[in-house]
Amino acid sequence: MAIPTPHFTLHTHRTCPAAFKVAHVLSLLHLTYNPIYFDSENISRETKLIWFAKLNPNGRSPVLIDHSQNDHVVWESNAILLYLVQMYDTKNTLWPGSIFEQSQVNQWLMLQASGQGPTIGQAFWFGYWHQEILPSAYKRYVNETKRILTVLEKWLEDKKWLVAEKMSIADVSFLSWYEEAYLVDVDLTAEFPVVDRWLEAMKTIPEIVKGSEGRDMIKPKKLWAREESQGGKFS
Ligand SMILES: N[C@@H](CCC(=O)N[C@@H](CS)C(=O)NCC(=O)O)C(=O)O
Repeated sequence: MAIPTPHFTLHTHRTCPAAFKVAHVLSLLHLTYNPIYFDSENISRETKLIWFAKLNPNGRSPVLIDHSQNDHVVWESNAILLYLVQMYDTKNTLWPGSIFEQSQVNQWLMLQASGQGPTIGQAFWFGYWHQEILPSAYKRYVNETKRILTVLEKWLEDKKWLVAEKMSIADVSFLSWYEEAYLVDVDLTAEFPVVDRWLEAMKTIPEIVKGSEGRDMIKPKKLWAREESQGGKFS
């Protein structure tokens, strides 16, 4: 069957780490895609959410549409990574052939989706967006972020990659969120040098660099810094 070009549509935000891991894997597998960025659209958040829920009942970015498979829609970034490797990674470049190694990739994907992403996401929320200033909640999620980083730091001490001495979607799934670690006061180079080395090895791969195109890295002011500049009144 002829493969349409671009092969996929990726619905995303320019600031969404969960979507850039999908872009990384598409790029690593040399699959073509058209990114559609919400933040360039001139519509309200409410309108956007209603429209987006038609694609993803959970209303979140990213969503991938496979035009060669009757516009098959997949959401949840790690489910998208699994779809891509199971469907298109026929040479097992990012997905091992052994079911035992696949189970190891899956366990890291689950830790990423249930631990790493949500924890950094919550730290970010309590640092930048919550309606009250709650430093204890911020600290709780920063500490949990560091706990998971400590797990990875130990695991990778004598290994280059998470599973079977080869880069897989498990490794790639952690990269884009850790590229934002600076937002939650984690200095990877100083505090987690092993993790830092692992991430740097991925960041220099040309396909990863290409997959990061279009990304906006933001650095807003923390809630408490904004309060200070408003003379102590944060609303
Ligand atoms: N577990 C989800 C997380 C998705 C998620 O939280 N996406 C964020 C952006 S990275 C989002 O869409 N937030 C809602 C919004 O910005 O409207 C995944 O990995 O796909």
